[in-house]
Amino acid sequence: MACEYFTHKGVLFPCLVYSPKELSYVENEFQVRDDDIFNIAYPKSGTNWMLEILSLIRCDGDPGWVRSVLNWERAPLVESQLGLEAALKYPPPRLLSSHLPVQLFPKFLQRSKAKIIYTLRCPKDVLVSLYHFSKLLCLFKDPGSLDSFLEDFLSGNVVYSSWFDHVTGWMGLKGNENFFSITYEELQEDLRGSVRRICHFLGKELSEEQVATVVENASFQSMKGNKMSNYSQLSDEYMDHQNGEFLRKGICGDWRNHLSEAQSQRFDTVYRERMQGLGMTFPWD
Ligand code: PPS
Repeated sequence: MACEYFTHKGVLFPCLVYSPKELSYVENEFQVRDDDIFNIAYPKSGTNWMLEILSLIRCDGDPGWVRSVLNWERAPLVESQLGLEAALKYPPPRLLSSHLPVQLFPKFLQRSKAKIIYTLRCPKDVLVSLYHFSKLLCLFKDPGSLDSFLEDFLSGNVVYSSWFDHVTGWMGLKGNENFFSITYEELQEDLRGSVRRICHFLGKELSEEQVATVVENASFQSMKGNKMSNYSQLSDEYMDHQNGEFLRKGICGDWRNHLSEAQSQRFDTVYRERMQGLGMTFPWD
């Protein structure tokens, strides 16, 4: 059961914590509130980093909440069975996370003023991070060789399906007042400036001192040492803690240590084909 997948409207999900019933509910019936903040990203793109930043901003930089409440309770993954249960009980204003592609996202978003923060990451780094994570997370199938996983990733035969579809779908909202996108690379390059931009989008201005405590507590090292944020508390049923850590490397460009020249070129060919129509450039281009 643990490693079985199902396809819902063309998108791949693990059977263990997702079901077509909840996914349909989330898409068609989940009530979006004007004061909701959604933290959205394709898997391994910086979802939990952004979750930490948003949690800290919510508390004006005070680390009390991130040190005392598990991250998946602070911003539940709305499409998972337990995440949906938590989202429905969450007292507003809600902070919610999602990896859903835009076409499966709650329809009621369109009628609301809820804020969306979409984080993107260099897809070669996403591939490498997902490859390692697939060996840890018991919900995911063994990724096999990097060569075969590369083909699975490029064709969208991975959980949450195609990175290309996800990014092109969500970036279609760019320009909307309630949509803000940022890259993992921008967070790495200038976390302080990124936090200020996020605050501005949220309409929440923090002092320099408060921004500094957000930056300090959302660093890779702080998160790695915080058991509320490093997934060490996730049951062995879900994660093989002997095989590595969720906060693995936290750097840009790790793909260079893993992909051969041929694999990188193969990736670039598909990337060019799939991204040419988007008319946007990213830090990794
Ligand atoms: S998940 O499981 O899909 O929700 O994963 P996600 O949170 O999107 O991405 C996990 C990767 O983000 C890295 N990470 C960070 N990098 C830098 N700084 C901070 N604070 C940080 N927090 C998380 C995490 O290490 C994963 O990347 P890799 O490359 O595997 O290290």
